[in-house]
Amino acid sequence: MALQVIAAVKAAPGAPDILGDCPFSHRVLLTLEEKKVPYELRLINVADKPGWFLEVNPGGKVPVVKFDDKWVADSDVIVGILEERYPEPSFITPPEFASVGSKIFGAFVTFLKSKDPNDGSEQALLDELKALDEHLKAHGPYIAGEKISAVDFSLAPKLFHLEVALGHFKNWTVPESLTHFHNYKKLLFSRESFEKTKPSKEHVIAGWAPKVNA
Ligand SMILES: N[C@@H](CCC(=O)N[C@@H](CS)C(=O)NCC(=O)O)C(=O)O
Repeated sequence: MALQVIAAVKAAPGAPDILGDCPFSHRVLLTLEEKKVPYELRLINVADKPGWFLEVNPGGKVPVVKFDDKWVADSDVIVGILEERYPEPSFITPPEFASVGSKIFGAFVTFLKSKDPNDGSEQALLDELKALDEHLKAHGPYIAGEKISAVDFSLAPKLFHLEVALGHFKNWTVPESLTHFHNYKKLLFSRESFEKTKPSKEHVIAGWAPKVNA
């Protein structure tokens, strides 16, 4: 009997029947799609979490994935299990590249929420993006070279949030001079798996709005 995989991921804010805007959920869906693992999708309204979801996942965060009879939380753990159970195609990132770009999401969120233009948060994000651009120049087109890997599937949804949210709330775009970054982003966003699993821009904006306006 085929193993049954169920992926419970975030529904869109205010639209419980539409795939939502969680970058960690998106990362898991990208990995499932790229590995061609059949799965059942369950959308979780995080503003009103269903009882069954809290029962199997008391931490209450999405994504959670059911492998056989066991629900597993945390995208890092889930992706690790997917790699073990479905080793082909392999998306293991060589350890020396595994943390490339890992500070971008935090820097993006700090800048997005910042109300003080002189607090250095824009420059901090630019520094991280420049470091990624330089890495890609030396090693690209993907973070680990010619082959796409887990670190790219982790970063792609975060870069989508960065582009959509900073464009909307701050009228800010990544400088065109970061050509390797832009090429990388285009490669990621044009993948079939990404097209199939990405949230709508309006839902990304709706998801960030309460945090930006807090
Ligand atoms: N470290 C976790 C983070 C998951 C996470 O933060 N999920 C958010 C949505 S993107 C969530 O479930 N928020 C709802 C809540 O905390 O109630 C992972 O990688 O899976």
